[in-house]
Amino acid sequence: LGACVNPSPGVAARAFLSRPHLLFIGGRFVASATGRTFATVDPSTGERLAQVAHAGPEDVEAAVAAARTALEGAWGALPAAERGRLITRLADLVERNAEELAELESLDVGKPIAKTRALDVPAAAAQFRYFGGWPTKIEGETIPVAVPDTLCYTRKEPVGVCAQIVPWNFPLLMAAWKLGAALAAGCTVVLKPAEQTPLTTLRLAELIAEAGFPEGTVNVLTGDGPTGAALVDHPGIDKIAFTGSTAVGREIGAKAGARLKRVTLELGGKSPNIVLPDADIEAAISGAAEGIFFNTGQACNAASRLYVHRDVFDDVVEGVLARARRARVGPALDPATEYGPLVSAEQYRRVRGYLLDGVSEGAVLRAGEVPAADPGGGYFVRPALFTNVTPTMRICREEIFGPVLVAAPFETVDEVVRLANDTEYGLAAGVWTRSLSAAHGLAARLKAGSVYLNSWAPGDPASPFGGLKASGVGREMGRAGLDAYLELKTVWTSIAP
Ligand code: TXE
Repeated sequence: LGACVNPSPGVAARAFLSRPHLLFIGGRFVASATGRTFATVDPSTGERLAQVAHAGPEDVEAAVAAARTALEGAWGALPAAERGRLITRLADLVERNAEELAELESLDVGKPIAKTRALDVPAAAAQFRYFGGWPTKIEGETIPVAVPDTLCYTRKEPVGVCAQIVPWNFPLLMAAWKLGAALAAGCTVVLKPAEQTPLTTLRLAELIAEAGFPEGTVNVLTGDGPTGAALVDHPGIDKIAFTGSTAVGREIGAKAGARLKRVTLELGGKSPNIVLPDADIEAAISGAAEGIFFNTGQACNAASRLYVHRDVFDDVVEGVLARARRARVGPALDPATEYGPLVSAEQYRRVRGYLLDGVSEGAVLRAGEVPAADPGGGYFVRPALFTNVTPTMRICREEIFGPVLVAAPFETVDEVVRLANDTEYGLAAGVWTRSLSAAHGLAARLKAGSVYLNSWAPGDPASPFGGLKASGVGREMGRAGLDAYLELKTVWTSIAP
């Protein structure tokens, strides 16, 4: 696509961009202790959007201390109903500022404005609205113990001060997933957005201040990997919640294990999407294409491996090819854009590397192309489809995190179960069929945290999400997501007369 012009955002987003972008610590917006900043870039053009404060160890120290003070002070003392009211007010504020948030997210991530308006921002508000209902329903139990004259009951208490480290593919939504559950549980938070995409999290920090949360309840540190690592290493952190690469997830898991910190990890995937011969073929084609090309392939649960029964393989592949070829790839703020650029020059190089690799390993590139070495403006990669792949190829095994689909035929259900489960990951899997027994039979046999039957990746704040194997530890959203921020305490009381 080459260099392109991204349409201008509205007045509110422009006003935000022209303000300083500072750290949010103890309820105040402050420069980093060192005064260091970094640039965030518009991936549609490669141009600088804003300069943002870079948090170092001193800022981590201050933010963790502020979160501790809030936990032991004003936030910790709030009645549950009041906690719920504040979270709900935050949902209202996200909705009231939806257009500005959608534009900022589109600018910073390169997501099509049609999607940020329809999906990212409403889904973030829905998270806060859902979790706003939880605080008054967090109940312990009385336990019918055999010990005479004894009352035994459980209390659910907040884990404490949480470090939340968020990636760049759904910055606002991932912040909402993590914050909603932590705040509902009564925890306090130091949140670190990804260095590529800090803007909507900083706008959210302003809305958190406006909602009236006690100072220090939520702190936002913008910065890079070392900022995240300093947070993970801090002894004042009780729990770490991370979404990002499997490599960093392993490192954080190891550190958490050594220090016995609570940890949840939401990591990569290489999710299989299976089409049986009796499927609704048009629906399967749409699901296969949108499953991988949505968000330009930058989704942890992208449907990146397509397995199609040999009888319908050519039909399904032709259908996906047609969609890939007519996909409208363009700048994020153009309302006609279906698929935006990749988030960064680094991601562009990574995805380009996989495309080169696929071709050199002998796979056939049926749609898309290997983009130029120099993106020359925006980081655009067209939807791509490889056939003639073998299971050992890197493009079949590794998470590409770009709009690159590999498609292979199969003959029997046992064969496709083996192929689908032959991965270190276990985040999601899909099945397209009209047979109830085939669908639910496969749902039980596929090793994945979520299985989508005749759909790909619907979601809801009430339904848990997370991975098996190298895709992670723990669940987010729903009751399971809330429980990840709660400790269970058992209280024994003698009631002997
Ligand atoms: O991720 P990182 P990157 C995958 C995807 C992508 C690859 C690399 O395959 O191509 O990861 O992306 C912070 N301690 N996913 O390099 O580095 C970092 O600042 C603590 C899948 O961007 O994991 C950012 O906030 N924190 C994924 C966050 O971790 C550290 C989404 C993610 O960055 C850190 C993103 C450290 N040592 C990438 N190093 C998904 N599951 O959806 C970095 N960070």
